[in-house]
Amino acid sequence: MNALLIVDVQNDFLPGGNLAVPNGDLIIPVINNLQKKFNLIVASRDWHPANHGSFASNHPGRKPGDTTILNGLDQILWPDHCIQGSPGAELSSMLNQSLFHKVIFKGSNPEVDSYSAFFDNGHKIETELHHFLQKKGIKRLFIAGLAADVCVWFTVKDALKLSYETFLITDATKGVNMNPGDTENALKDMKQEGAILISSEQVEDFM
Ligand code: VGL
Ligand code: ZN
Repeated sequence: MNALLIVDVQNDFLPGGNLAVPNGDLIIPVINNLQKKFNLIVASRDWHPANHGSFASNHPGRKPGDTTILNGLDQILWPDHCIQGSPGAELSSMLNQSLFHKVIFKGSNPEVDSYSAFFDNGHKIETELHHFLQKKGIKRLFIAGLAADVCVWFTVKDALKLSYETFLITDATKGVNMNPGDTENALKDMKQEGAILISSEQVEDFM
């Protein structure tokens, strides 16, 4: 069985948002079209409390893009984003949500970031995602969304570790590129780890 996983297509990651992915909005019609090809669709949402440790604003004197150590883990500091209940945390109103079977919330613990839709960055706490997909008999996971060089990247890596046959839909993702070359590097890494990079038009060939 196949599933489509749509990562963090939330207002703060779209143009005009607090942590905007350049041209992030361009993937939304691609994703809406892709959804027609799947019987199981899951979305994730970044869902931070205002005191989240990944926000530069919670580290006096530090600015977005700086790095720090958060509970023993390397942490990039981000602008405030996806604060629980804020408009920036909403899924885009342009995204068709009527076909979603499940929405996974992540990043609620202020002490640890959670890029992957499967695990927190310390790999200590698991979301419901793997259990849900297993229950549904999913073997092949097609991944889309934002950002290619952060949450999509970590989600793809975890999917591979969990032994899903993992596809990244390259025209249905975009990177934030906090540092130049981040997206290129992430795509290269995903490929090297075993992800299959395909375009949305190739999806049926792999189902
Ligand atoms: C993300 C940075 C911080 C993402 C989430 O969804 O890619 N990026 N939090
Ligand atoms: Zn975040």
